[in-house]
Amino acid sequence: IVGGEVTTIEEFPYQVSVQFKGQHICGGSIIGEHFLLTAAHCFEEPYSTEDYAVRVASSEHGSGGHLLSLRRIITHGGYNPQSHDNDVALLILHARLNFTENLQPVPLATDSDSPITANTRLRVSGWGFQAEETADDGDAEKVGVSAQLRFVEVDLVETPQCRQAYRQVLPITSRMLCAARPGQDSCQGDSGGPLVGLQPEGGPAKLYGIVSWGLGCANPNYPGVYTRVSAFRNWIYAHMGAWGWNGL
Ligand code: 4AZ
Repeated sequence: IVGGEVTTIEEFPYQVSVQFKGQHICGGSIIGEHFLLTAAHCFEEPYSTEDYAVRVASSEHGSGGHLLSLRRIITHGGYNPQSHDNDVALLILHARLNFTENLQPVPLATDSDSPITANTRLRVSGWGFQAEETADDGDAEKVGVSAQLRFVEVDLVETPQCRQAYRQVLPITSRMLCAARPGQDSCQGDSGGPLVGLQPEGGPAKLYGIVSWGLGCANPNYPGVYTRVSAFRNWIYAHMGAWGWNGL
């Protein structure tokens, strides 16, 4: 998270750290008692599920809360590592989560009943880099993952504008959404983590995006790109249903 501030898990109780062989590699979101949502690009094939774990209910990725093993990793069949299209994965836990003040699911956003408007406050959180890594002129303090959870607020960038920004780089598909604010962005290590929206009328935070990709971090020419969660509701619910989940 670039240009943000330290926060606590109580403020983002659905945030998890996805770990590979004991190291934080990605963020993720709790969406049900056995289910987490993250990015497909966090899993490079071939991989073995036993090498992954998730830390829940902790403001630090390195300690506290609970470190839980995975029963299954389901990456989207249409995930394309070159184009970043369909960058979504569902994680099935062995254990059933006990929801507490520090551990809560986040509801998925729909496009119909909760569209993003100019008044939606979008927040992205994670333990990722606080600056884009550079050869050696980078601020050493800011390179590497953050011990403490951080967050920033960003603003929706409309798809035509985002397509224009990335026109010489990659297509922005209807399954992506873009968000930016000067000096504020998600970055390496935030991938897979939540982009949530708060409606001005109040109500719970909803999951709109999954940190996916971008050219650099907080580059004024290139917004952060997120997997558009509303485009994957059917895919998510179908796989949750296959694992015994029987509705909201
Ligand atoms: C990354 O490398 C990454 N600014 C994640 C998010 C963004 C850029 C890069 C968005 O995982």
